[in-house]
Amino acid sequence: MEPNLFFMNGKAWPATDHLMVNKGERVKLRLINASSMSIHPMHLHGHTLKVGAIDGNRLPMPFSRDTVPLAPGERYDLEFVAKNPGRWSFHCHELHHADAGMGTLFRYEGF
Ligand SMILES: [Cu+2]
Repeated sequence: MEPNLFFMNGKAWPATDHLMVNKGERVKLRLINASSMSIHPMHLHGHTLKVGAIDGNRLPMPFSRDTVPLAPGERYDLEFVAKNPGRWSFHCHELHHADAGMGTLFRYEGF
């Protein structure tokens, strides 16, 4: 049995797929770290993530990050504006997690 399972939109890798976005779209993400031990520094290329809530609590002053350090039990509500057409990697910066499937591509239509 695999000790690590990574789900995106209810599917575990390798059944996960790219996430399609359209230019100008506001993309919202909810990340949940259900593990008991691992921190997952989630990183998106080509865009900046805005952190709007942590653990279900809206932040009075949302802040921006390229990488969000998701600790065990934490939940982050993030968003970004799709304004950089292309194919952009979204992955855990613990690269052995990314190699095990903890990542995907945000893909604009036509790329
Ligand atoms: Cu990770």
